Amino acid sequence: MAEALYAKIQKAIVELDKERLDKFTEEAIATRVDPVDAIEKAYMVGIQRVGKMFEDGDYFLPELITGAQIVKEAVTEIEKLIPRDKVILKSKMVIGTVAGDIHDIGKNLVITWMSTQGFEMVDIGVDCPVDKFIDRAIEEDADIIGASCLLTMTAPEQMKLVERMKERGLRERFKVLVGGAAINKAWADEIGADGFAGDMREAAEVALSLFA
Ligand code: B1M
Repeated sequence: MAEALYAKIQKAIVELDKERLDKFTEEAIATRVDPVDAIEKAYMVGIQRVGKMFEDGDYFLPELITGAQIVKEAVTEIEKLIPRDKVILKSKMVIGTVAGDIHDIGKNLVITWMSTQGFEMVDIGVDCPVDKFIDRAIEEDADIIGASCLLTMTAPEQMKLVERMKERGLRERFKVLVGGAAINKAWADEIGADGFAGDMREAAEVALSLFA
């Protein structure tokens, strides 16, 4: 049954139909779908299709913006269904999207999911220069710095982050977790990050493993 609803949600997103999307989101909440399953199989698939249409020239920037907006609002509602783990704080992460990049839907999901898994999350927003990550991590006495990146063009910012930490003599003080659709594990290894995560669940797992 959930699959049929997911298909309707995907279609409403692709057609940028907020009214129908809101109706289906309400239905998803009322039927108490598995929130993470719904986010991954309905909302993420829908917005990725909008991205593909943008890439293919069928949609333009205004459509991409509308798609992002309606998905962001819907996901904010669905996220409320995610149960909170009873485990007490595991560690503290300062997380942001790298400089030049304003994508934040994925980063926000990572924050929500990791918070439910017992991590203390400090969100520094989007378009963050490397020193902002580092300064805030010092201020917060964090354990991990998380850098999200959705654009190929801005991936070098993650490398800059690791380099800057070395320059400031702080590389050993914080673990570095990188993620986002523009990068992969090979890139994380190449730049000397401590971990890479492809999705929100993996982010929590990898973060935990860094201290095992
Ligand atoms: Co943009 N965009 N966008 N966009 N956008 C992409 C990324 C793109 C792939 C679309 C495409 O062409 N197919 C393409 C990048 C191409 C590339 O570089 N490889 C692109 C482009 C080109 C652009 C602009 C340059 C377009 C323009 O202006 N001409 C522009 C850049 C603006 C900027 O940042 N400077 C732009 C703008 C935008 C909007 C503002 C309209 C909007 C973002 C709104 C917002 O975030 N508030 C937008 C959107 C929505 C997308 C797509 C369609 C969807 C991204 C998304 O939210 N996905 C995207 C296409 C795609 O990704 N296939 C695209 C859903 C989200 C839940 O997934 O973010 O991958 P994701 O997060 C996942 C994982 O990646 C991971 O966990 C998350 C949850 O499971 N994860 C982490 C993420 N961060 C992590 C951090 C971690 C660990 C895991 O640890 C720290």
